[in-house]
Amino acid sequence: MKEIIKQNADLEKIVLDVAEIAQYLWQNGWAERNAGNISVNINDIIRGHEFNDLSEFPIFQLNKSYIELSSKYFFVTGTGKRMRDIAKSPMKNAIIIRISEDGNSYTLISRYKSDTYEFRPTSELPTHLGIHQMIAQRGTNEKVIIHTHANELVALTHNPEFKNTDTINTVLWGMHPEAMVFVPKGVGFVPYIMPGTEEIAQATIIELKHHDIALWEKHGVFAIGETVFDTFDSIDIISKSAKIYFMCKSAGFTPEGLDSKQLYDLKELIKNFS
Ligand code: 2HA
Ligand code: ZN
Repeated sequence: MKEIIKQNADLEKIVLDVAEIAQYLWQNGWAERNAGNISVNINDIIRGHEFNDLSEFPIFQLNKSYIELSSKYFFVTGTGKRMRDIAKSPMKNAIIIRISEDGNSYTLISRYKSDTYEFRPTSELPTHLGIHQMIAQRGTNEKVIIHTHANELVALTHNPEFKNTDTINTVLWGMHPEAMVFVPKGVGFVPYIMPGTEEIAQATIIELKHHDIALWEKHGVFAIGETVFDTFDSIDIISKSAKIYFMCKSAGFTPEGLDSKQLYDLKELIKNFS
């Protein structure tokens, strides 16, 4: 894939951005072993001439049709791949896929055909494609999806008190002002469902229609954003809220949180900027 990337500076930048973020996920302790996955809609930056003959590359069936993603290109991390390896060698640990015209299958595109023999996209592909499809349907500009096992947010979901969207957002927005300013739609809570399934994909899509981040009970987060860095920042900011919450609890008190007037004023502030 190196040669493909060298012909397209925009694509090269996306690949390097994904590598940089993969390093942050690992450093934050959110990416044990093969935990987490990233996908980027690269359709707008693929010009077509990067790939001479797609027919040499393998095609895989999808379990359902993603018709709104017809003929679109995505850069996706691979199943079983480690974030710390993606950081070092993004081209070996992630790949380009092109959805077929009928939306029922995808072609794996890499530097050499042999690179595709062992490679499969992330086990959470149904959720990634489902979210990209939801974004295409509503016509917004999010291109990036990051799934990571953000410890502090996962820890919150072990408290039965927080197993609902309203309570969890009140706590997270209340811990510091940036949370409301930069994650204004908050997190949507997704009760535990087997990872990698169409069922969890559907539950996640429902939450991401109205929230910036879906929080999977006892597992991790799925965040969407326009750039790789914005998407990472949302998780980072909201994870800081959870950290502050636990710091206060460890110090023996329950954090007071910003009050409803303070949160209201922040909401008004954002309206003036949007
Ligand atoms: O990529 O995180 O949820 C491994 C996972 C599955
Ligand atoms: Zn996971």
